[in-house]
Amino acid sequence: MKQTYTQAQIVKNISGRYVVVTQSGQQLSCIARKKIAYQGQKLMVGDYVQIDQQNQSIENVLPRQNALTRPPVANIAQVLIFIAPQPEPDYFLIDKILFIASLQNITPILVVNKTDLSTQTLQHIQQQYSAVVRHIFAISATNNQIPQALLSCLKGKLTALAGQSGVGKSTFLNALFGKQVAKTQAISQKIERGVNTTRHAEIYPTPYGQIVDTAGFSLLELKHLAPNIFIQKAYPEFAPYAQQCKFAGCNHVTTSVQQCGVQQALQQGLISKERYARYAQTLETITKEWKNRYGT
Ligand SMILES: Nc1nc2c(ncn2[C@@H]2O[C@H](COP(=O)(O)OP(=O)(O)O)[C@@H](O)[C@H]2O)c(=O)[nH]1
Ligand SMILES: [Mg+2]
Ligand SMILES: [Zn+2]
Repeated sequence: MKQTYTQAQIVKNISGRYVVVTQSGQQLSCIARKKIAYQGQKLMVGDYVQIDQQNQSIENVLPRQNALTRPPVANIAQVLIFIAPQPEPDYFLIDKILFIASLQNITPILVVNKTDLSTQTLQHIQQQYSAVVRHIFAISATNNQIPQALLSCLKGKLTALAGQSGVGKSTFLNALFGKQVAKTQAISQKIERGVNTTRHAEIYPTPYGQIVDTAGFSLLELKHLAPNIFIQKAYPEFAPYAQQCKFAGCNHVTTSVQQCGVQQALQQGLISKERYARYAQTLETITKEWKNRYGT
């Protein structure tokens, strides 16, 4: 007799057992009897799988849209990048997450939290990113001030939370539930203990959509990245001006202004000075690493 399998999604992994949710919303704890891998990688939270319901076993994994590795999560549709007046924003990190998201086909949304403390961060974010990211929201998670438009963005999608420790990701998650599901921690305590409270990925079925608190998005490294990929893809708002550059391999830094459309746009105030400065600095680092490695 031919087996019929049920499709489900892995939402949690507890020491070898996988909690899955079927399309009809039923939650089951399964094991993977055989070794199942997707392109050489182990099963992850977020994976769509076929299960044998009677056996409570995972039999197959379906193709992934994308995957983040630390912590492992698959099939993320969008990422909320959290920023706050405190801790002081790490703009290199924001740029990096945006770049990784675009490489992985994940839609980025900027969320400026703790606007009850100050609105200056929101202004800085708008100045630098309104040409880069379509959605920028201001919230105050502790005061339950979360715009309806942001809540609507979450519907029917798997959304990852990313950003520095202490920006309020867990507080936001708790606010969505209206009760505490995730541990929050004052910034001073975090520094003392030097730990991140979120180590394992878990998908939370909030009333507004599925959320995974990744934290570790911030740990992703862009090691061994080819400088030309960085030049072409990391700062997408440069692209229209790069078309005006006099030669194809222009890196927009070491060329003369007369030959470079991006530097001209910078002088005319068409692109953010801060974004450009970080671009130039990161490109220098990446180029050095690439030369050390490959000698070209
Ligand atoms: N003033 C203020 N503090 C907040 C807000 N959201 C979170 N916090 C505080 O920021 C600290 C870190 O929050 P947490 O959710 O643990 O941050 P996470 O590390 O990103 O998960 C906690 O002390 C929260 O109470 C907010 O909207 N306003
Ligand atoms: Mg947290
Ligand atoms: Zn150029």
